[in-house]
Amino acid sequence: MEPGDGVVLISDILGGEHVEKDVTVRGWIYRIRSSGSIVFAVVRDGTGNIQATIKKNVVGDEEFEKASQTLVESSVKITGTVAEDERAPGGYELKASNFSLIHMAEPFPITKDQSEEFLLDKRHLWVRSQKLTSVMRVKATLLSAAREWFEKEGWVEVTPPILSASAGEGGSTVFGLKYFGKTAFLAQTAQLHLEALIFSLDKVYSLTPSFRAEKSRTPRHLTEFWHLEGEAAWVDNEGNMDVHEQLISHMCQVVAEKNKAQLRELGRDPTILEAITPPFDRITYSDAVDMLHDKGMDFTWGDDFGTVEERLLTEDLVSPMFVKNYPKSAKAAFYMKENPDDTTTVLCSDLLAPEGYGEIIGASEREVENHTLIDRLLEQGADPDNYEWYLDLRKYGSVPHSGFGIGIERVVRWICRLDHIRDAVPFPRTPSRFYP
Ligand code: NSS
Repeated sequence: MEPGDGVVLISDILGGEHVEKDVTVRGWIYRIRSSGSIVFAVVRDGTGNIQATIKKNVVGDEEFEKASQTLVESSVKITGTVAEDERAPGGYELKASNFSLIHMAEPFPITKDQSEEFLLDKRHLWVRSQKLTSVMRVKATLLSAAREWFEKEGWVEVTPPILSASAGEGGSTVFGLKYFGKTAFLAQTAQLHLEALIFSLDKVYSLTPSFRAEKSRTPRHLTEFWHLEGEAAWVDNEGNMDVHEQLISHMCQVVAEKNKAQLRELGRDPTILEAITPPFDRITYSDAVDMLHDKGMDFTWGDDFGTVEERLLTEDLVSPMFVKNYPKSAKAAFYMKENPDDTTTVLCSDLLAPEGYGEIIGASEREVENHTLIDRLLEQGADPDNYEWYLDLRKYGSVPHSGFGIGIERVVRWICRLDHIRDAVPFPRTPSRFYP
């Protein structure tokens, strides 16, 4: 389908669709230079870039004059004949018969070799860059692939609240805000509300922003991230991991199929993603500690893994790996079910992405006994009264159940091989930044 009025997509031209035809492209000037009576303009339309040659004796003096004065990021519409030309970037060129300037840009503030801070200040303009455009396309595919998988498997998408009366994950990283004379919290997770919904819908999922007041300035933490969470009745810790490996594999397959060009541009070989299929290795926390010791690391059993440990555990892997059954001391969430075979540990799993990227999913089977939940809340200094409604769920037809949270930007960072998680989101929020 063409987007109207003879306008075609640049990606279609680069795909060889319009050779020797007259077409119109519209977009923004990516690069432009003139040499005597020819202007070479590279135009970007969000699907690709193509070089247009605008010749004085073809388009006329006035149009030529305009073209030669046009600055980068001006919006334009160019009509011309598509020609194969191996000297042109992308192998095709548009020989212009008409050049129309829609809006003349002011001198664009972003030029080569600018600091990361400057680019973050100009993020509203930097989102036009090839890298961020590719990342956003990949992210969109990953999300639609996930929805497709849930839909196919009979999960129901639900819409949990973002404003909440209690912290879902732990008091230390919750953002509070004034709520008509009371304090409300921004959701760190939808989990507790999803748990309420499995009693009628069985298997539910949601995609929401989650907020964490984490001061940690690491390449994998944001204060606002997109959280894809699922919760299902009748599923135990191992069944939960079956879900994750199928879902993540499906997302990898679809993106490898649909976004080859973007992935290659980001330095990710799509065949690596095609090879990601179930099952993924499942090791226990204790196995992981042994691996760290074997690699010469000084690590105490009972501590949580951070960026460094997870990098060491996964740097040589090509597929994701589960680490399960963490000690209570490392993964303290009050809702995780105690491991009946070893009560110092809980029935949980983290999925670690390969190549050093580390945790992308946090998951567990849920505690179903109210007295245990209350003990755990008290141990952690929380007031069980604030969780009254949640505790109710274990009074009326409690069932074994499990759930998980996928940090979408963590997945994007791994798939797109990004150094920093902030490039997995168009407008990153970190401890030092919530503008633009
Ligand atoms: O804290 S988690 O490990 N688990 C939960 O929130 C559960 N309540 C989810 C659930 O079972 N429904 O967070 C889940 C994932 C984690 O593995 C990361 O991939 C991501 O959420 N996550 C983050 N991404 C980016 N930035 C930050 N700060 C962040 N925190 C967690």
